[in-house]
Amino acid sequence: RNGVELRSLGTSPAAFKEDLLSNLYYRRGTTVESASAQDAYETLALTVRDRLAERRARTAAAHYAANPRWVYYLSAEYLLGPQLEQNLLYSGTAEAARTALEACGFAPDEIAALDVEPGLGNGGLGRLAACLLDSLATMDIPAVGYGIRYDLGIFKQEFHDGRQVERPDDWAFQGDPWEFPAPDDRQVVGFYGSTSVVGGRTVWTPGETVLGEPSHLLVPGYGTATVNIVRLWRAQASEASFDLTRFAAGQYAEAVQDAVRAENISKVLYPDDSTPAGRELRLKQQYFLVSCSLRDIVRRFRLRNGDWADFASKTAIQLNDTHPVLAIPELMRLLVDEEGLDWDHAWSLVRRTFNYTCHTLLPEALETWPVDMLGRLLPRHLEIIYLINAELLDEVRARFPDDLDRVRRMSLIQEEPTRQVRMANLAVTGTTRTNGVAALHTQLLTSTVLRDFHDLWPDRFVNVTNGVSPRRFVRLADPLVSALISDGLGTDRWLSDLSLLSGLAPLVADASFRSRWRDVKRANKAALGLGDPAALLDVMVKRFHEYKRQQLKLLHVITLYHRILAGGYDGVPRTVLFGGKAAPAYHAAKNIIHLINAVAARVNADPATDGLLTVVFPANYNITLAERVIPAADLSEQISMAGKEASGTGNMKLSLNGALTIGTLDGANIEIRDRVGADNFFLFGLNAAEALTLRSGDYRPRDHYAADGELRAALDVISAGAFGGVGQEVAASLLDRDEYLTLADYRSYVDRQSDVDAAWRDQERWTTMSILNTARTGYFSSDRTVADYLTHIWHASPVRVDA
Ligand code: 26Q
Repeated sequence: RNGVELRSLGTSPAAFKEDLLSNLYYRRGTTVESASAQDAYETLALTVRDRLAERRARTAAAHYAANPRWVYYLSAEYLLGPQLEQNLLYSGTAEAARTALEACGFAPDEIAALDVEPGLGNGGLGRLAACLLDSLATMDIPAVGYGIRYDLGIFKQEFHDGRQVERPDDWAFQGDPWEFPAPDDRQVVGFYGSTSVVGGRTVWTPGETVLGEPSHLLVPGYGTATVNIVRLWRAQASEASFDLTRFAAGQYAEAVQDAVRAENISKVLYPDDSTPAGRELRLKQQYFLVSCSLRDIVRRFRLRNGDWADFASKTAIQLNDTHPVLAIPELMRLLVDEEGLDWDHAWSLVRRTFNYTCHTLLPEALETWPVDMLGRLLPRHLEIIYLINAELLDEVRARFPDDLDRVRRMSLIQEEPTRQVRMANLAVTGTTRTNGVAALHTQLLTSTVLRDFHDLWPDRFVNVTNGVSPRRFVRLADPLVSALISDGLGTDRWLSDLSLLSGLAPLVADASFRSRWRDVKRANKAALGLGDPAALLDVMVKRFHEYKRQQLKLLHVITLYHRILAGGYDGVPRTVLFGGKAAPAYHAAKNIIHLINAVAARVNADPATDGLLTVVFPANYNITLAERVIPAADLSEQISMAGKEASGTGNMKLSLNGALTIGTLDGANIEIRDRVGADNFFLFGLNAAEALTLRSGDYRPRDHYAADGELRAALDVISAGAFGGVGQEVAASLLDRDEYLTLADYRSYVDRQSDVDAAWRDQERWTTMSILNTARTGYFSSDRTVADYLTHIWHASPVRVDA
């Protein structure tokens, strides 16, 4: 332990209360009598945090002594979720805290409600990063997550007259009690300027510098003493950027303009996960993250090591999509220009250090940057990219002589219509492994968007199917079902070995277990408070995107409505719940949101639907809301056009919590269905190969419209403006283009929903299917995902921290 002894903080109610009061007096500077709810909340957070900080200190000492291979996760996004409930659970102080708060006269639930989630991500990719960090800590792997501490996280969604309105998310307005600032580890980041050669070495002289100041959050492991960190960088202007002369002359705005420009770098998370924003500020953000993080990684390497030759064996850096791929030329620059290594040695270290995870299949989502812009902002990096490209293209020409087209396709530089740097090509070229995030995704990656690279380097590609944290998405989200599972299995060890859930399968034969399972689901629906808890809760929660096809779900809702109006409705009572945000500039997705709200208003206001159909759309779907919706769901909608959703992770969360899936053969749906069994999954629609064939032929959505009366009726009311003018645009897009084959899959989807009704009518059968979903999806733990990364990619080992 480095000779340092720590006082162990007690976890009994008495010890907790003593520290709570001491923190209230000495750190918050107030008293029980005058404390506000916010004072109580901040004090509670500090008291919980201290218990983890102590473990953190022991973890750091153990890691330092072991000098292991570290895993560094570089991600532009982290959707960590609320910290209080997690840290109470992981520190084992939930009960003590409640007792202590009550003894001091505070209302625990009112205080817990003040915990604000750091919304530093858009959706799946950001939440995956958080789940992987959770699992890395739980599995005792020395790891650090690096990201950006955006002042404004993912926007808050409001609905005004049914339309999405975005509000800034000033998540740290009250301060963030979970954060440890580390100003001594700040870094200087350069931008612009020029390069020159001095004594045979290239020197980059930046034209502008910005400071990166880190702070970290604790990432505790569950059931272990390991506490890792996620380190987030915030841009800060250097002192010199305040212009005192101008200030003195009364030019207040001008005096701070350079400082404002610098600090804008970490001002806002780009809420765009559909198309590259293509703006310079985003490129600056990416380099800012990369530059600060690599310098920090190098600093940490040097604490324990003296020889660059050991760098790759001590360092595994995972690139979360292409957003941090500038790390490849940046590490080359550090090693060659600053450290004086020869190019080939540096390249070998770089390639052995980095690995790359791809999260998309949409060609339009593959990032590129204009050569002009990149060369202006990062002149040396562009030179290095050209040098890497020259070697790549030599290798391509040697392997495929006279295949000029292949050379053109694989080049790191796209020439037409404008010159752009292709970040995915750079990522594959500069790493040991590239992975897709579900079996189908990896297969499609290697046969479509990255096919040429797969031809050249087949061994570089591996699949690592995504997973989710059972602590966050079962234990914290659903304490009731967690208790029932532990009771059924006779242990709570499933929380760190999710394969144990298979032990629930025999319990489907136990009528009393089934009835308790049903009661829990019912109680979760009642707690959610949206719709009748007796109705089937049909849930579609995810970002809004045309490929995900919320519009298909909406056509189904309208069809059900029409059937109800026609009389003699024989469907089961349903509550349809939508949740999710659309990128602010994504017009078509915002139209779909608007239309859903208009349909919901109409359906809910019509007495004919009473007791049969309700449509709810709570605004601002985020982790906090996900933790209430997922445990209540009966049916999980995973209805993307096959071949478009890389993996999905909401599908896993819902199935693990006992929701049945209606879905296409897309992403990880395929693997979920393989495990739960075809009988316990409602499959519909075209598969990826069929969708591709249909798309590449002359697909005519109007033929489906003409052939199907119910579809025609649904589209007709939309186009006729029954739900407002927005409907016309949505309907026209479906009838004229239907890029994602919504109309082609409509009949199959609607018919399959009738099978859902039939299954629901037999509640014993439904419950059996529900339990089997939970029992058979233990594979989708992010612990298994991390184990796969360790075996196939990271080759790092656990370091145990004494409890
Ligand atoms: C790009 C350029 C400019 C601004 C923003 C972006 C941007 C931001 C976020 C591009 C992509 C994203 C996020 C993508 C994402 O969340 N992908 C999802 O990743 C999940 C985890 O692997 C998968 O389960 C989903 O299938 C995939 O859609």
